[in-house]
Amino acid sequence: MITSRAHRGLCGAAALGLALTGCHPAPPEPSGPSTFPPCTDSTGRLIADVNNDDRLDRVTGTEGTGADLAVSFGDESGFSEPRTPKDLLGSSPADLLGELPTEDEQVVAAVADFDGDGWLDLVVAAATPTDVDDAGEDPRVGELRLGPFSDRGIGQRTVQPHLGYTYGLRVVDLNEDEHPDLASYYHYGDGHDAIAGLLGGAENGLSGRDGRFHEDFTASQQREAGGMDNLLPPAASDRFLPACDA
Ligand SMILES: [Ca+2]
Ligand SMILES: [Ca+2]
Repeated sequence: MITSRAHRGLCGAAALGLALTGCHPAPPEPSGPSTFPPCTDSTGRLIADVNNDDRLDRVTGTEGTGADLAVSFGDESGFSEPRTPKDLLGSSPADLLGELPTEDEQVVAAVADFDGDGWLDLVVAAATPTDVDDAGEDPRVGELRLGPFSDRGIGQRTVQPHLGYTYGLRVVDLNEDEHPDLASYYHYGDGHDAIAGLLGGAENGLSGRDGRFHEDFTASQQREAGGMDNLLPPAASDRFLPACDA
């Protein structure tokens, strides 16, 4: 497992003149909760300072399966161009170790304050679609980057939750407590896909897969349902944040 410390070490090597690309700093470490606590506006966007620069940012596309998520960072002229999951994937430690993306790799992301420190966190996963029965347990990248995080998706600390070989991520409410939870739609093998449920509020932000929320689907069940969009539990980002105009 590559920790954020290892990542910083590689970036430190780059700073010493070694030819490594893709090293970007994390936002400044906060001394407490954000002065702009996250909220949801009337159109369902998340409004928060996600990168700790004292400017409000906005997160859209939280209702889908993670492919349409976008973060617009506040700047002098208003908001920057929305950053996509691929932008937020940035350069992962996996890249630095030579595990490069394929052309048809899919990148998905989800944003919520999973560890409850008042800063939004980023989950990002990158996997190449496969029909192989035994695709392996993990996608090329499957990381929780604890906020505040930068426009390259660099967080304060990176942990590797057990997402499975995932193609879809959604913030959901699995156990009706105050913490947002995560559903990962992943390739299970043998013609099946499955949903893993991970609970927010755990020591590292997200729990391991919780067997109570595991479901798997045959190919025909997936077709009948019309795909993962309809099989994932309903999106619940707004359930964990106050309304911005309240
Ligand atoms: Ca900001
Ligand atoms: Ca957080």
